[in-house]
Amino acid sequence: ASQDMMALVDLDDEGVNRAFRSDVLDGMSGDPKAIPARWLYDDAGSQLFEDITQVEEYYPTRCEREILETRGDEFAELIGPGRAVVEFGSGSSVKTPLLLQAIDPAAYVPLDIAGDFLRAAAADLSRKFPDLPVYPVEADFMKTVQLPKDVTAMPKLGFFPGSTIGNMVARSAVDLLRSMRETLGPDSQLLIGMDLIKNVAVLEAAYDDAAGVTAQFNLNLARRINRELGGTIPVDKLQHSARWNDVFARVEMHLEAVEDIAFDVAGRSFTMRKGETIHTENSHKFDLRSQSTLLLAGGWTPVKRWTDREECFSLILADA
Ligand code: AVI
Repeated sequence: ASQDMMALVDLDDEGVNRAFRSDVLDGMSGDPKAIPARWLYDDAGSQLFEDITQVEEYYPTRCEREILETRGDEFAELIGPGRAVVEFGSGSSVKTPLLLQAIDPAAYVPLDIAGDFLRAAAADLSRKFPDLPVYPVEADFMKTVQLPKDVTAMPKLGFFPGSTIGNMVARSAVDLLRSMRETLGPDSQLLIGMDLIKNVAVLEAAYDDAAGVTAQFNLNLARRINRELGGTIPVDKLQHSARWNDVFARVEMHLEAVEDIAFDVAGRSFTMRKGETIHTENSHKFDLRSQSTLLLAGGWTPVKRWTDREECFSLILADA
């Protein structure tokens, strides 16, 4: 669980810094070394992730968008109008308009931990859908969230695109699905994106693009440690590595030492042997059965599954 993206708590800047320091020091003291993936997303990291979604090799964004663009009629039929759409970790909300225009919802509730980002995205969406009530909620969606009073009587549709669920180990993913069910209530539905197991070369290329954008995203974590925790990590002696782990069905990102190195972080000394790595992210991939198992364990019954033409990515509609 220490490699989880989403053990988020609501923290002010000072609290964030303390939590970052303790996660990094704990993670660097372990064997193997590992730092939770949530720390990849400072401002620079969030921008680099947006850039990743544009690179050719990173198929998930493109394939998920294709499903959203082509299946509007089926969403309308199976979801119907009048629901409050609750988006978990809405971020820049770029995929949301495709869903909203298909189903004619009664309200939109974006949830995100990053308040500034959230309000900007909500304002942008209100311009596109002037008649749709939008209620942004700044919250950690790992916990049960109190939704705004105006939407409590409406049936809900949870929206969790991007296969972000794949950045969690199974136990945390199940906890999250259960707390989503708690947040959304008994008559709710969930539309969730899940990336699919496929050719290993395609998977590894998606996490190690030729232009090196993903490498920069990963290395930014070492730079962030140096910036925010007074670290002396020789970043030029680390290289990005993305490997398929077939036992856990996931792509793992690591930072690998290209020679023996020694450095300090927050006043503590660390060494890495040549070839030793810091594990920085898991991105689990699914098949039909593992998807069903995970959703059912999380309290959701799958009702419909869509894939893109190339069968790279899937969107699943499930009932509470
Ligand atoms: C946010 N998440 C779904 C991305 C993924 O594909 O696991 C994060 C990412 N890491 C490297 N590239 C993209």
